[in-house]
Amino acid sequence: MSSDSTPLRIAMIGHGFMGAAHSQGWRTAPRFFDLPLQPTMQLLVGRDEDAAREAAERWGWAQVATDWRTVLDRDDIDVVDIVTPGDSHAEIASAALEAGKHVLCEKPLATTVEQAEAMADAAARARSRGVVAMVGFTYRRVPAATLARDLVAAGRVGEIRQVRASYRQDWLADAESPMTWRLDKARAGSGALGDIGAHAIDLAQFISGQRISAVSGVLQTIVQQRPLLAETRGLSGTAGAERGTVSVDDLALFTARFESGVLGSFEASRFATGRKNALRIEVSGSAGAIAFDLEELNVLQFFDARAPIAEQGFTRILVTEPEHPYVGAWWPAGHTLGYEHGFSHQAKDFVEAVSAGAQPTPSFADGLQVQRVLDAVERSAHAASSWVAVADTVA
Ligand code: SOE
Repeated sequence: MSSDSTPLRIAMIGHGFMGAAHSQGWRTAPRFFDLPLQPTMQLLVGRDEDAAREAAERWGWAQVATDWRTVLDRDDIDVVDIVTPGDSHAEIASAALEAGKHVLCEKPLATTVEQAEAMADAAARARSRGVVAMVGFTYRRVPAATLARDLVAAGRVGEIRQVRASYRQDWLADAESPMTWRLDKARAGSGALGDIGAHAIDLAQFISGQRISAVSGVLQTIVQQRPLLAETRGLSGTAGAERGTVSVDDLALFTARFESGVLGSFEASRFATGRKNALRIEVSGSAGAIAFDLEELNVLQFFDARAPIAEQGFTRILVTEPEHPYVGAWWPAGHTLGYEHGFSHQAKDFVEAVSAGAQPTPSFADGLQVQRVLDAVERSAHAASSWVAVADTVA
């Protein structure tokens, strides 16, 4: 397939792990999907010029800059893609929207509800000028997760009775694994809760089609002190001699009440020994159930309670057919996709929305709502796990 040759020129701010994933998405989407605009990897911004140049060469960005503010006045940039730690999202996104740039911002939207509110306001103002903003909850665009949403929306599980969501990893299970920005409340906002619990919240709400209205939670920091980081490698890195204090949660557990009254349970941990990237959602309904596990991302489990009892059981749907969401653009039927494809699908949907002048989803308002859930869990945990209404969070 080919894309229209009218360029959509992107500046990506940051170049860590998510920078690599977004680069892959921008580069691949126009090669597999027939897009109305041609995403063009114009500029990579990073504070260290040598590191930025190396990343730009590796991933295919045309130019580099060291100050994101220089992007605001450039008329050869249409989109600002933010892949920096959470504490800089609000300032960059609001300034970029104000300058008339479309914005794609990594999750969670911000580190506080106040920041997220300012960002949602900036996005609403920009929208009236034809400028759009989207938050990168990428897992919505894993084909099996999109199919789960489609089946639930089509009534195939009937009335939802229970939601179960967990996101468990183990990359912090080693107590000597060093401090990174993800363990610093000032930079990340929260720990497992905001880093991966935010994905579980977004995906559970997306698949169920329902929003969380109240939560009761508990948080725990399992390892309080860690070596400071000497050199970053992937999510972690090598440990230095000095030690620092972890200021975020390692484990977040909470119960949620959805607006419909349905109850759900949520878990987020980076200490779940043996679980590598286990984002699991199960929705149980009156007529069936669906179960998704990111560690088996080409599969959706579907239980049809309307089938004859003697034939009932979870069906393992291999989500690799052209009839499945996004899949037809890739390989011949039956061939699997991976983690990186979600970023291509995100890029595709974003470009299409920009071209159509439509609001891409999840919007900054959606990102704000997730931020309110995160904040409510923290407030509940500090109030001895009492129930906290999500809507009560900051006027
Ligand atoms: C680390 O826990 C992490 O990289 C998250 O920050 C991402 O959002 C998630 O997609 C994978 O795990």
